[in-house]
Amino acid sequence: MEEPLVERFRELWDQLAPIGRDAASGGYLRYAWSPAELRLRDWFAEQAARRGMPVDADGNGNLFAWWGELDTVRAGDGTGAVLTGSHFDSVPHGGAYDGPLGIVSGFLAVDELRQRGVTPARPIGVAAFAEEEGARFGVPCLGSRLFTGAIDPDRAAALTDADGVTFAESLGGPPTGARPDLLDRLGAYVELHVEQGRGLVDLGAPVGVASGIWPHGRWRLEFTGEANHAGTTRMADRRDPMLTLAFTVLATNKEARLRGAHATVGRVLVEPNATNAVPGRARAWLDARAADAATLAALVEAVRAKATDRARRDGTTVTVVEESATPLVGFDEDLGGRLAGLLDSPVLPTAAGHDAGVLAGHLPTAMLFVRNPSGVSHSPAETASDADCAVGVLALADALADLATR
Ligand code: HGY
Ligand code: MN
Ligand code: MN
Repeated sequence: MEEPLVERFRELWDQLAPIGRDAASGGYLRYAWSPAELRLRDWFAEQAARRGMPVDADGNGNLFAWWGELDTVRAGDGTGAVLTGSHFDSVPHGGAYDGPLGIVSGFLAVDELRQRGVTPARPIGVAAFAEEEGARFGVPCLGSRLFTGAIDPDRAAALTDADGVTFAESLGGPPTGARPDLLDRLGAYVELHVEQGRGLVDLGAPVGVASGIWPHGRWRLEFTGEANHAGTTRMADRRDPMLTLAFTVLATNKEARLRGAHATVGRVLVEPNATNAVPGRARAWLDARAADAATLAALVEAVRAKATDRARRDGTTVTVVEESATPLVGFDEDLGGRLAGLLDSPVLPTAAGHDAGVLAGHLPTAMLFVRNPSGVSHSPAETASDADCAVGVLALADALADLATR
């Protein structure tokens, strides 16, 4: 007698829970190719082997476990494989569910289909995409961008982490880049993800279907002034980049609010970062998102203008460099509509980026969200109930069955 799904979910979940968890914060430190993420990759291989699913690596750090032979699919002939999955990596001290829930649910959905006696007409795959958060190398969805050709592999190879280690060194060699030989054999991608907000809580629904992703991006703000002594330098003689940075952070918040957009400066590096030194340089990263591209562009321009104007007053300089950009993503309406009907689930947008947002430009793509009672994400407070996660697995199984038996 099969044990109940909620118990099988908890069993897998308990295997992952201790991996990369910081005892002090309760959050996760699962950076790409960190010891924790390597253990998660080993776990992925074990789960695939246990299910007789061979694992392909695409040369960009992404893993694909297959139920069925991908070679049986002729590229572009409409019988494409059905892929699900998500990512293992986390933001610093991130939550347990952001990413791994989609991978655990993928394997459990395969189990569910096998229990139902479903015989897929096409291969079903579970993916683990690399560096989705961009927490180590600075570009989010790096693995899926490489896989789809959305980023130049040479640029990706040269990206460095805080210790100067390049992406290529961590990968063990230069990334392959676009894999049309695999991508063209995919017929649909459905990613299950914990909701990063309160939409489903307010709707009283355990699972929802995503309509799309707000356009968003990351900009590096470089503030340069003059390093000097904190005690002997007269205030009038200072060229303090922290002043310009502080003003820019306040202006960012105001300009976002004025436009109904979202903007954050959550990461700052100050040099020399000494208590008794006026800084010479400060770098900060702007994360900006809006419901449409024009609003996003206007917001970033307003921040740039305010920062530049203030720099003039402070005797400092500022540069604003785009590091990554994701255009508005509208998920496949037919697929999304069909899944919402099949699952009797609400449809809702998100301002969170996902690998599904990258794949959506190449094949019919959908996302399923699982209710997050706290509504909080990118924080140890992120949560989901086992019961809702089990409902998510059943919903994903229904979606995969619908796609793989059509
Ligand atoms: O940043 C994001 O929107 C996603 O959680 N990586
Ligand atoms: Mn995330
Ligand atoms: Mn995520």
